[in-house]
Amino acid sequence: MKDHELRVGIIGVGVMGADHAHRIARLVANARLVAVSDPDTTRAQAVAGQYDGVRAISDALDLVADDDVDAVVIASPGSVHEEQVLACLEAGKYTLCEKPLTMDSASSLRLVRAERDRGRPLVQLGFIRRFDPEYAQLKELLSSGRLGRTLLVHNTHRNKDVPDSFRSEMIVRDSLVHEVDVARFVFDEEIEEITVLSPAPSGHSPEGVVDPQVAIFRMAGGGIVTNEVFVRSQVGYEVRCEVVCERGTVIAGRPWGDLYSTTSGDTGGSWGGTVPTDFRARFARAYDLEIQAWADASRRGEVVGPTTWDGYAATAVCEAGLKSLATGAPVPVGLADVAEDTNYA
Ligand code: ISE
Repeated sequence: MKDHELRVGIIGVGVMGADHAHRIARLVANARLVAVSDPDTTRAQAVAGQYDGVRAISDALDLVADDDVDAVVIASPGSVHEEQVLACLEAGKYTLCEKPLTMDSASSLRLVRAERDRGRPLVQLGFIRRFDPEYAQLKELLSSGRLGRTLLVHNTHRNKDVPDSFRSEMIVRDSLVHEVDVARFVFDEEIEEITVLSPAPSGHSPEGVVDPQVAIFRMAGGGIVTNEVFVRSQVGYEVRCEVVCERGTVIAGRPWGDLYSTTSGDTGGSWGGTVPTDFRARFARAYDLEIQAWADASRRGEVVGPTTWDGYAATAVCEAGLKSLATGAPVPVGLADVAEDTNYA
C-alpha cells in the first residue's frame, strides 16, 4: 500500500459521510475515494455521481470486502458499527470509525478485544477535537507543565438546532460523548464517575426531552469536569473548553473580544467573533487534518489518534451517564482491565 494512493470506501453518506467524501475526493493527498455505500441507495448514487470513478455499492459489507478498497471510513449510525468494524478487522483494513464506537460498552469491548486478538491496531476513532489546532495547542501547553497541575475543566457544547427525533439519550451518546473524550484527552486519565443533571428544559425542546443538560465527571485523579450540552440553543455551534490549572487557565474555542452575547439570528455582530452554524464549519480544518493523518498513517501501516480503547471508554461513560440521566444521581464508571485490553505484544 505504501507506494500508491490509499483507495478509500465510505460507509454511510449522510451529513458527515458526504462531507468526508468531498474531503477525500478533493482535499486529502495520496488518497482516492473509490466507493460509497448507504442503505439509501439513491443517496449513495448521488454522492458517487459527484466524483469520477466512484462506485455506489449497496451492501456495506461488500464494500469492506472489495479488493479495490484499501481502507474504510465508517460514518453510519452507531447501531450498525459493531458488525462493520468487525468486518474491517477481519479483512485487515485500516478504518476510521465515527463516534460512538457502538451503543453499549459490552459491544465496544468486544471490538477492543477483536482488534487486540488480531495482534495489531487497525482502527482510529473519530474524536475530532484532538485534531483541532486549538485543542492540540491547549494539550501541548498543559503537557509542558507551565501551568502546573490540571484541576478543573469546563466544556461548553451548543448546537443551533437538531430534529425533534434527537432525544435526551442522543444528547448523551452523540453530543456529550465528544466532551467525554476531551476530558480523558486533557487529563490523560479515565473518568471514574458521572452525574447528569436535568435543568428546566428550553421551550424549544420537544415534550419529555431534557435539553440543556449538565454533566459532571469525576476523574481518576480527583479532578472535576463540568459540561454544558445544549443542542437547541437557537444560535449556532459553540464549542469550547476552559482548563483551570494551579498556575493559570487556558481556553480553546473562544471567539469573542470583551462582552460576549449572541441572540438567535445574530451570529456575527459587534462582539468581535463569528459563531459557525454547525460542526462542519467549526471543525473543517480539524477534519482535514484528521483524515489526512489517518490516510498517511494507513499508508505507513500505522494507527494514529484515538483508539478503540478510547471509543470503549467513552461508550462506558455514556452508558453510566444514561443511568444518571434517569435519576440525577452520580453513577460510577467501571472499565475492563486496561493492561489486558491494550496489550498488543
Ligand atoms: C453530531 O453527531 C456531532 O458529532 C457534533 O459534533 C455534535 O455537536 C452534535 O451534537 C452531534 O449530533
